[in-house]
Amino acid sequence: MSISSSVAYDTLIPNNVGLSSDKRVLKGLQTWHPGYIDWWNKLIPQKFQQSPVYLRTAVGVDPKGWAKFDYVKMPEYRWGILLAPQVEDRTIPCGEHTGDPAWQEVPGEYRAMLRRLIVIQGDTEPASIEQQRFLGNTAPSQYDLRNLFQVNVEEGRHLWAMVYLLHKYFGRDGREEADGLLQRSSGSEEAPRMLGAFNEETPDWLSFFLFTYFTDRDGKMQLESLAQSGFDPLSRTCRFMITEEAHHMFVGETGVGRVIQRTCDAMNAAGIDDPYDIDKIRELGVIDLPTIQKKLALHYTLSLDLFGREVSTNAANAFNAGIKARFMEHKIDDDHKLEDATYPVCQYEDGVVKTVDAPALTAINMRLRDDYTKDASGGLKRWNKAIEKSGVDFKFTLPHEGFNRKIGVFAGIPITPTGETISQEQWDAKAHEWLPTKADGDFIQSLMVPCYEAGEYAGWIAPPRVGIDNKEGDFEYIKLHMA
Ligand code: BYC
Ligand code: FE
Ligand code: FE
Repeated sequence: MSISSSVAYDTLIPNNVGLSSDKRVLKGLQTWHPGYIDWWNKLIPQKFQQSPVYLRTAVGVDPKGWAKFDYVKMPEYRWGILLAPQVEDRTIPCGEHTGDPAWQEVPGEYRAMLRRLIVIQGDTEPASIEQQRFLGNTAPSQYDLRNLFQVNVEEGRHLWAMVYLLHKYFGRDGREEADGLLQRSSGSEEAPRMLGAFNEETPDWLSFFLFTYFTDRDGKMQLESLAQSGFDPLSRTCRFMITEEAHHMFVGETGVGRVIQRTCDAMNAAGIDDPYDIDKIRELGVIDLPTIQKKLALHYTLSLDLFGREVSTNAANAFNAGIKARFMEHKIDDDHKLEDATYPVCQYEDGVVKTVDAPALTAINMRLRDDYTKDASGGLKRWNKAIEKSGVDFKFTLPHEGFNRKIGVFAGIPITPTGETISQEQWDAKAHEWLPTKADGDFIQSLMVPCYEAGEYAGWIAPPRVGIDNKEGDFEYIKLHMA
């Protein structure tokens, strides 16, 4: 049995890292804990904090039985520190140290790089909770409310996971960075979150579903590359985080799917064939498909920005150091050093988009982004199938990689969703057809009225096919405390 498979509950912080015999780190985390609870309590509306929610809690790292479902009040959720079991004789998977034993301590020469990546990862987790903090007030059902809170508590745990690494492996500056994770805040003028997409608003539930579909999927891809890290504690932490991530993307994919289903059903019932007959469709109290396409394009492009620049020396250095690898590095059949390899990247020159071969080492971000796009297209195929089955003539598409970008070669360049370069004037005249407008947002907002009765659903979204933990349709997912 590996040392890490059992979880200890004898400390304030459940863990499988032997915290009770690691006094220095335990003390550090106990010092950090009140600030976290304070942040959490100020963030989420009180009526929800006092309501028992049917949540899963990670209680182990065995793939077959790692979670337990029960009613928990969110501030009492056991945010644990859980590392996937150590793989014996694990080696560094890529870069100049390929094949050497994985590091169990921070390699001095890569300390700054490693800390930066851990801090960026850690920064996104609380940011997402901040972005989603108002959604409970307008939940379309208890089922959805419970899923929101499940995602929130797990992103909270992911923050803990990074804070543990900072406290355990980085001494005083690590503790300072851990404090900083609670000081920055999403959308703040003075101290915003580090990455662009995490300072955007998540104003409505369709945004929430698209965020968990597209942006949590960036999380998955980044965690997959960090799970391949030669720094073993980071690898083990991320491996376990990925386990939880699947549910977040499930909430996104099924959430968007249920909105689409409801729209198609309502159109059919009213005898509306034309998906662009927007006023009539909105009168039915559902979200028209073209507006969903606009929101989809927005969330997809915001998420593409999270992969950084197409050609990046940061990414090359991290790969070469063996700190951050490619998606599925262990399954790729090459030298894992990329000494002479090339990779196609897009470039923009004199008004033309073209593809050129760049050194693969510098194109690590681009490659991960390509893997992401492949991964993200699966849900669109399934949504489009459901639309076709409903007999509605409409298809969702992912826009061109140059559309609406703020990072990388296409940043700020006016490019259409199909990839043509246009003038800024043309862009300004057309943008409202491609991205959600204030009026679109206001309409969606008008539908966001809470539906808190067990088993009932707001009119703009279909019920789920199956309950969480196989619960029946009218199961009470949250015992609402209405003060
Ligand atoms: N916004 O050389 P580049 C998740 C900066 S999501 C603002 O391309 P690099 C989650 C960049 O920092 C996963 N700034 O950078 C999801 C750099 O600045 P400096 C989060 C940006 O390092 C949902 C400069 O531009 N985890 O877990 O190759 C809910 C040059 O860029 C942005 C990670 O991201 C941006 N979008 O790539 C909850 C993993 N993009 O240093 C949670 C860790 C770039 O020159 N992070 N910049 O001042 C990384 O691996 C890398 O930092 C990035 C950027 C891939 C993000
Ligand atoms: Fe996360
Ligand atoms: Fe997530």
